[in-house]
Amino acid sequence: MQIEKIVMREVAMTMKSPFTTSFGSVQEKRFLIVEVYDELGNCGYGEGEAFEAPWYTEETTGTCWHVIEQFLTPLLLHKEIAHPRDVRTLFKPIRRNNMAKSAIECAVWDVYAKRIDQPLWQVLGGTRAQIPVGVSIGLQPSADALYAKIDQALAQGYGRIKVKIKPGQDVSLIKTIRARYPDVPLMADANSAYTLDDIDTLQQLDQFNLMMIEQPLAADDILHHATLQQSLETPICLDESITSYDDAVTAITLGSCGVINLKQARVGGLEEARRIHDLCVEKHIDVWCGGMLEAGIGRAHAVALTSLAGFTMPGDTAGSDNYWAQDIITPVVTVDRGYVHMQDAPGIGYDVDTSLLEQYTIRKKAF
Ligand code: OSB
Ligand code: MG
Repeated sequence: MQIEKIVMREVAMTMKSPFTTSFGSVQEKRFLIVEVYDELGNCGYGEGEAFEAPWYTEETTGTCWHVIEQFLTPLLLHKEIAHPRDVRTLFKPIRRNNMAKSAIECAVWDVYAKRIDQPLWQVLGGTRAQIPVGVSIGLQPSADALYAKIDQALAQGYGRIKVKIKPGQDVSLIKTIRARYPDVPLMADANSAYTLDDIDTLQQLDQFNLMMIEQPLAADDILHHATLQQSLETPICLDESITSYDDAVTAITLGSCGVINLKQARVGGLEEARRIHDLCVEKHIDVWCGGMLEAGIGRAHAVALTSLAGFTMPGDTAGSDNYWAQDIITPVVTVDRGYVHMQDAPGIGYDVDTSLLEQYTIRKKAF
């Protein structure tokens, strides 16, 4: 397949409500969409999933634009690509910048799948036609607001609730949620808000039968997660810490986690995600697919990835309506009794609403 043309866009979309973590809130999203065209005119889409500020990882919308424009596009444009898995190797000379790489790599998978007229999830080797999903609920201004969100998610059929915690909003918060929802599959995500000095607090969470505690310590602290895991019964799930296959090997070898939250954007694309998925299956580590508050294109890629057999636990890829009044794909991603059904159409399986995409575009460059 010949890569004929690449178009990058910066897109601005407003979420229905702000999403608040231990770092702050997001509601106005500015992110990138990449279009990759082959010599036959097929078009594949990818989403640059970094945020405007570097709170989750070091990348931002601005750094992704820069790296794609200056370094990744020249590596791909007018090249002959035998298979999308080769893009990972092609991008190897560029260090990290995983979200920039993933935006293009995902677009190459989509255009390839469209070219061979197959759904992306099948090209990736996915076997499950439906995938279980849960919701991730941000920090709320009040307990009542949080209960309202949980009630709404349960009424919509979601089978797992994830809440955010931070110092001062942890043990008592989880205690009141558990008292109100004794049997709900529940987990807590700290987004790196703690240190080993908080071990007593984190140990108190053991009494609430949480499925896991996600990323309690710093992103670059795989070692101390191993120490923490030894003193906790609840499995630790690593999110920010796992940026590559090698990170996953380190974490599994050290015993730093029992679960991995996998996101194609955080690890540099679908091929690296698939390699980590296979490693988790081999090492009997639970794995599930996380989310980045994506719009439809990134969401469609995450849904396709989750069809791989090893994603045993519900993911964070909730329905489009959990985030957006109007998503940029048709149909939108919908959840039926806690499951998203795979699409039969080629590529990501969802059509991009190109006029809406154009309307949301604030900057565009074609190569
Ligand atoms: O830590 O998993 C996270 C959202 C933005 C950045 C990081 C995270 C999250 C979420 C929500 O928890 C995931 C989603 O619903 O897309
Ligand atoms: Mg997380």
